Amino acid sequence: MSHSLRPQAPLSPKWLLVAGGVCVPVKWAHGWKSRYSSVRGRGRRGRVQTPVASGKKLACACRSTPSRLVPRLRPLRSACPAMAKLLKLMALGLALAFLGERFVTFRRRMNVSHQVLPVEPPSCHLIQGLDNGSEDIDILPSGLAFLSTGLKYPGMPSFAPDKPGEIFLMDLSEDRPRARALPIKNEFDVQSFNPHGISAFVDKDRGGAVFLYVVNHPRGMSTVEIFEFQGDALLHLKTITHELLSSVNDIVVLGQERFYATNDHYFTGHFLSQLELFLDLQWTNVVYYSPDEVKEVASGLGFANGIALSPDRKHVYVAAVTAHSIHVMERHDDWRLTPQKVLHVGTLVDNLSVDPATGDVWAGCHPNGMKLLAYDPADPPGSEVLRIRNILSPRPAVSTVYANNGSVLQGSTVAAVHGHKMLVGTVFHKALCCDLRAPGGPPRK
Ligand SMILES: [Ca+2]
Ligand SMILES: [Ca+2]
Repeated sequence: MSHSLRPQAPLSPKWLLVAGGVCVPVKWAHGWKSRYSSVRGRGRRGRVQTPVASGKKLACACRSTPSRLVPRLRPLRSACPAMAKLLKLMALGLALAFLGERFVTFRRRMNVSHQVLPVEPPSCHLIQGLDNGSEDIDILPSGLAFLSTGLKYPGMPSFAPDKPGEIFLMDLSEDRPRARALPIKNEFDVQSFNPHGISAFVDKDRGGAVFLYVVNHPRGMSTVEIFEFQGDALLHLKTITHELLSSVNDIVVLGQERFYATNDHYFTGHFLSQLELFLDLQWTNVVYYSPDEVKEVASGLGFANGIALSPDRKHVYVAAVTAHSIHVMERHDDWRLTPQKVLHVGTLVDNLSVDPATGDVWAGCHPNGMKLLAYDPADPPGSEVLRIRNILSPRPAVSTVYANNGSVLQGSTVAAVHGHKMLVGTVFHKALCCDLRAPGGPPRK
C-alpha cells in the first residue's frame, strides 16, 4: 500500500484521523508518540487526504493538512501495512475465539453428552393414528384430551410435510381410549393449518362451554385460533394476530380472549432466529393478550416454550428450553408476572402441564437437542418426561417418569395426565399412552 504525500490544501489542522478511520480534534492527540499507520477513509470532516506528522506526534489529517508537516511523515510509511495486517490478524483471532466459545456453549446447551437411561411406566403403548407428531396436549378435568398434530416447525423434520395439521380428541375416561381427528367447521383455511401449542378453556359463564385456543403457523406466521368444541367437531370462531405475538410457541388461556403466550424467538426470519439460538441471546418473552390490552409481562428467557398455570391460578410456570429450566412466576391482578424462582432440571424442557388434582408439573423434554436439529433416523433423538412435585416449596422433587433413547418415541414435547393415565406427545413422531399404576398396586397418588 502506498500513500500520497503530496501536500493538500486548504490547510486546517483542527481534525486528525486516528486508527479505524475516526477523526478527533487535534488537541486530543497531544503527546501521542505511537507510529500510526496512515489510514485512508471517511472521517467526521470528510474524506481523508493525507497522513501527517508533527515531530514524533503523529496523526492523519481529515482534510486540509499543513503541507509543511507532510514530508516529515515519510519515514513512517513502511510501518503502515504491518500495523494494518496486525490489526486484521487480531480481529480475526478475536472473532474465531468468540465463535469457538459460542460453539462450545451451544453444544452444552443442546445437552449433547446427556445419556438417556431408560425409564418406562408399567404399561405403555403407542397411540394408533398419531404418527406425525402431537406437539401439545391439554386434558380437561372430564378426561377429554385435545392433541395438536402435524406441526411443521423450521429446522425440525416432518414425516408428512404436505399434510395439514389437525386437532385430535381422546376420551381418557374410556377404558381403551382412541384418538380421532376433529373436523373443523366454519370459514377456516384447513389446508394451511399448522397447530402448535394449545390450551383448553371451560367457560362457566357460558354454561360450561369448551373452547380450544390453538397457536397456528399458517405460511410461517403466528396466529392464535379460537375454536368452540362441539362434541364431534371444532367450530372456528376467531383468528387473533398482534405484533407482539410474533413467534408464538404456547399459550395458556385465562378467560374469554385473554391469555398468556410465549414467544420462542425474538427474530422471525430463519437466519436471524437460528443465529439467535446459536448465540444464546435470551431475548424471548411472555406476552399478555386481551382485547383491551396487550403487553410483555416477562422477558430475558432462553427460548421460552411451554406455559402453564397453577391450579389456584396464582402462579405461572414457563419453560426455558436452552436454559434447561422452569421459571416460576407470581401472577398479579393486573396480569403482570414477577419472577419467583428458577428450577434447573438439566434437560431441554418443552411443554408443561399441571395435574389439577395434585398441582404437580409434568414436563415433556428433549434429552439431546442436537439430535433434534440434525435428525438421523439411525441415531434418533430420545424422549424424556419429568414430574415435579411441590414446585412452589423450597425443595421441589424432580423425578423421571419416562425416558427412551428414541427406539420407541422420538422428540417428546409434552406429557399430560388424567388420573393414572399419561399421554406423551412429540414434535414429529408418534404419541404414547401409559398407565402409571403399578400392576396390582393402588391407584397413583
Ligand atoms: Ca400448552
Ligand atoms: Ca412447545
